[in-house]
Amino acid sequence: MRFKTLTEFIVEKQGEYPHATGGLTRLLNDIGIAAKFVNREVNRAGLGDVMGYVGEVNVQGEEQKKLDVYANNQFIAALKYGGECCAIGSEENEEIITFDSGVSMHGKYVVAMDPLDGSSNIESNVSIGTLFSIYLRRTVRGKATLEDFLQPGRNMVAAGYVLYGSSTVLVYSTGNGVNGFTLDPSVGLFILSHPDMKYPDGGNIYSINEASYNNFPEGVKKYINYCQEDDPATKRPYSTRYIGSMVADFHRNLVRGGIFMYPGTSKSLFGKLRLLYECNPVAFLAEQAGGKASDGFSRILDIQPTSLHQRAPLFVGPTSMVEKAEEFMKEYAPEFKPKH
Ligand code: AMP
Ligand code: P6P
Repeated sequence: MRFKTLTEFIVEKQGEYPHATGGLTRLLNDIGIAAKFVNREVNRAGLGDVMGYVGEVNVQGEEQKKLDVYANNQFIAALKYGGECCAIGSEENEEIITFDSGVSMHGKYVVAMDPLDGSSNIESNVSIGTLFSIYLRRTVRGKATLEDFLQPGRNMVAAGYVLYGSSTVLVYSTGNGVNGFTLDPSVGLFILSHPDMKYPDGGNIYSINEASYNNFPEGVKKYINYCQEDDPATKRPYSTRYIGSMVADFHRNLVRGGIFMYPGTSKSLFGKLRLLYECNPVAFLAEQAGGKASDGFSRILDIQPTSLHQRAPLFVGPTSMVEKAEEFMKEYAPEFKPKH
């Protein structure tokens, strides 16, 4: 059977929207093109001068590695010249990036993204990823504003990630299921490899950085203990898997069935992950794959953002696993219910 490319798939889906102008199609393809350029540099990361630090720090106060900066620039350029996106909110930039001239200024979409998440793993050759979420702008025309980004995740038009791993996979959803495409580097095409991705029923993997155990809410401690109990009827004890690169952890758990948690702690009530371009995209995909994503108490996609880089606790995975974790949070750690 002949394969289906990402471009063919995107165009085919546009056909389901008679009034579509082709804007989202072009935007999604622009992201796919930028991903190929980033993939090329990620795969050379051990060579040439892309290793090491660019000598600056990003808005998170993290050392900016050359690949972070390169990836950010690639996606900005692709979206700026693509004409469909009028502004970007990036993990690498404190303020939104607005396109103040040309056709992009009036693009009807905005994109929130983490151009290279997990980049602290570059030196150890661990998989890293790009995360993106696409919204219709709220302002009508002209220069975009922060208001265009401060939308609850449920407004998302599309979300996805690129995982630069043993192979490079682009996974995305526009609200009608999740599909994954693997890059064939010999021809430079993303090929449909994971059609209609769904969480397996239940799951037996839990992912969390247990080094923070002593600072976890009591509800998280109870849930971890639950995962470790011996009960073959519910596939426990589960396996623990944690890479420390969210896109890699999330993708593995989506394929094999598992929960990923980055909860708030006594030291950081809202945890570490950023709502707009880390929690929201994976929450959108998880729900589209039949799963659930919450802050331990409420749906991630219902959180009304108040700032571009705000954090949120994240529990994401098969519905049954997330709801079990929520049970423990509500019973043993109600004081951790975030006030977003
Ligand atoms: P457009 O005018 O082409 O930007 O599309 C208008 C709306 O139609 C988008 O915001 C989507 O909700 C839907 N749509 C258009 N093209 C696609 C596509 N290729 N895949 C999925 N949804 C699409
Ligand atoms: P920790 C990478 O820096 C990241 O933002 C996510 O990709 C990852 O899940 C998390 O941080 C890892 O954080 O505190 O466990 O090292």
